[in-house]
Amino acid sequence: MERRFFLQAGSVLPGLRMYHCHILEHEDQGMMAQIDFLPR
Ligand SMILES: [Cu+2]
Repeated sequence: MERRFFLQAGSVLPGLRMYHCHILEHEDQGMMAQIDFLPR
């Protein structure tokens, strides 16, 4: 599933980053994803 939203991130270089939580139950509920920071 792809979700798009606007996030103003100060000084993050463009590129693909991993988003995850170390609590395994949370990962199973969606806290494991990729975030693609696009250039301005
Ligand atoms: Cu979590």
